[in-house]
Amino acid sequence: SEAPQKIAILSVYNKTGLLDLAKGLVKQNVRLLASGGTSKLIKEAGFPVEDVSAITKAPEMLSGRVKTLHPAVHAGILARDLASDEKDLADQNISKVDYVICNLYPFKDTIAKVNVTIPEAVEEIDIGGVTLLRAAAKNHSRVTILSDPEDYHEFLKELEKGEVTEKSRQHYALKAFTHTADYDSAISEFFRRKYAGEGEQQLTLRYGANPHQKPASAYVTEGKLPFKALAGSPGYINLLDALNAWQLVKELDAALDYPAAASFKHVSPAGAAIGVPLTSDERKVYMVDDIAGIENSGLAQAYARARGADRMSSFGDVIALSREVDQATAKIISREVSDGVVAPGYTKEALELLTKKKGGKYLVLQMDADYVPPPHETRTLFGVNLTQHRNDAAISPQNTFNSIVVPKDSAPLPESAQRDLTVATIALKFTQSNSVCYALNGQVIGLGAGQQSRIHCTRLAGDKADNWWMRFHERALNIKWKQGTKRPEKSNAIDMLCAGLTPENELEKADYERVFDDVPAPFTAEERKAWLAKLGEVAVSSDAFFPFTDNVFRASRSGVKYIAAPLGSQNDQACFEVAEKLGITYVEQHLRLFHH
Ligand code: 93A
Repeated sequence: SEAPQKIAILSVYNKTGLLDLAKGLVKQNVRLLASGGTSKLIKEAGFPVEDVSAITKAPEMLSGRVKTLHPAVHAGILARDLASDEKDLADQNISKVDYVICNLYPFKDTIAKVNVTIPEAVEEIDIGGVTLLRAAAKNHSRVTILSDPEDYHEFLKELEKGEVTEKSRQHYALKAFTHTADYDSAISEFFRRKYAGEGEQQLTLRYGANPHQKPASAYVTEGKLPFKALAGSPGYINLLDALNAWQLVKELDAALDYPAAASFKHVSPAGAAIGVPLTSDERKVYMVDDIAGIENSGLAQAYARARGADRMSSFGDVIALSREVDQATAKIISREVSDGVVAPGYTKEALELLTKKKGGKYLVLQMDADYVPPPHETRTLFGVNLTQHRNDAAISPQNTFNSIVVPKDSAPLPESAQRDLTVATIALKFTQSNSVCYALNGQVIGLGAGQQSRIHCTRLAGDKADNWWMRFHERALNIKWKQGTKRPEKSNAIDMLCAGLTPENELEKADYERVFDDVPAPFTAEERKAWLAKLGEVAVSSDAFFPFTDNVFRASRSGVKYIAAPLGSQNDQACFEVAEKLGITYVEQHLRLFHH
C-alpha cells in the first residue's frame, strides 16, 4: 500500500513566512491542519487547509483558550513507531502528525507595555502552543517542530530532497525547548514582580552598580531570598559585599569554631578575623578600649580585629558577623562609618542601636544561617551566560595545611599558624583575584586584592601588614589629638604617619598637623627598621602559586614565618629554597582560589 499522507499542524501567532511555507508543504502533498486565524489566512491565499476541528471534532472554545488542546492532536504528535502506539491510534481513529509549526502569543511584548494589567497579561499566556511545542519537541525522533519562521526555508529545501534529517529535527527541537523555557521565565518573572511580595522572593534595588543603571533587582527563582532587611534597603554593591562576606564568616566560624567577622569594601575584605581575645594595645590601636563588655564578647573582638586591620579601607564597610550580634558589637559598629551589616540575628539591645544609625537608614540584614545555595551558579555578562559549580571546597586547619614542603624534617605546624593560615586562606576565597593575605593572631593584617601581578599583591599586602604593625609603635599609640578630632580623621593621620608619608609643602603640612596637639615626629628609617624587625610569626596565603622568588623575599621582610600556596610554578623549587634559607615553612595548599 501507499505511504499515508503526511500531516502538518500549523498554529502561529507570528504569521511571517506562513504562506510560503504552506505553499511548499502543499507542493509536497502534505495535509494541512491549522488553528482558526492561521487556517483563515492560508485559506484566503487559496491553499488547501482544514481547521484542526476536522480531526478533533470539537470547535474552538472559550474565545480561543481551547483550540488545539485535544487527544486527536497530541496523540497524533506524541505517538512513536511502536506497535502498541499504532494500536492505540487505530482504536481511536487518530492519524500521526509529522510536522508541527508553532510560535507563541506575544507575552513579552504585552508585559513590556506601560500600565499593563494582570488580566491583559494573563490572556497572553499561551497554553496550547506551548503544549504543541513541547509535545513535538519531545517526540523529535519522529516529528519536526518549527518554532522560528527563519527556519521555514531550510526546512522546505530538505523536504523537497526527501525527508527532514535527524540532525535537523534535533536542532529544531532544541530551539523549541529554548523557546518555551524563555517564555516560561518571562511569565514567572512577571508574576514574581506582581505576587512574590517585596523582599520575599525578590527585592527591588534603587539602582545597579551605578545610579544610571536602572532598573535593578535581586531575586531567587526557588524558595525565598535568604536574607531580610530589618532596616535600610540594600544597594546592588551592598549585596555583592554582604553575600560574599557572609560566606566568609560562616566558613571561618565553622573551620575554627570561633565567632568570626569580616569588613568588606568593593567586594573584597578589608579585614576578617575570629574573636581571639584582644590585648590592651590591640584595644587601643583598634579604637575600642572604651567599649564596655568587649572582653566578654568574642564577636565584638572579632569585629574589632576585622575593622582594625585596615581602618582606611574599612571606611564605609559592609560588615558580616557569624553569630547573633550583641550590644558590645553593635556599640562598635554604631560609631564607625559603615554602610551595613549582615548577621544571623541581633539581640534586642543591638538591634535598637543599629536601627538608629544613619537616622534609620543603616542597612541591617538578617541572614538565614541554614541557607545552602544550589550547587551551580550562573551570571550574565554582555548577554552571555556563564555557569559554574560554586566554590564549595572546604578549608580547615586540620586538612588544608599539612603538606609541608620545606623544611624537610619539619614538625607539624603549630596551632596558631594553622589558625592564621586558615583565616588568610578563607579570606582569599572571597577576595577579588589576584590576592595575597598576611595574617596573625587570628586576623588579617594585610590583604592585597585585585592586582593583575602577584608580586604587586604580595607587596601591597606586605605594606599594609607593615603599616598595621607600625600602628603598635608607642609613638602611634600615644598621639595627643586635638579635641574634637573625628575617628576617621585620626585613622587618616595615623596612616600618613605609619606609612612614612611626610607632607610635601606648607599647605599639606598645615592640613596634616591640624589634628594633633603634639605633632608626632616622623619615623626615621632606623626606627622603622628596628620596629619592623619585631614583627614575627606572620602567616601568608596566596590564591595561586608564586611565579617568582621575589614574593618569598617580600613576605620575609614583614615577619613571615609560614607560607601556604598552591604549587605548579616553574619556580616552585627556587621558591622553596629561598623560603628554607629565610627560615620560612612552606606549605602546599592544594586549592587554587581565584574569585571574581
Ligand atoms: O489559548 S491557547 O493556549 N489555546 C490553545 O488551545 C491553543 N492552540 C494554539 N492558544 C493556542 N494556540 C496558539 O494560538 C498558538 O501558540 C498560536 O500562537 C496562536 C495561533 O492562533 P490562530 O491560529 O487562531 O491565529
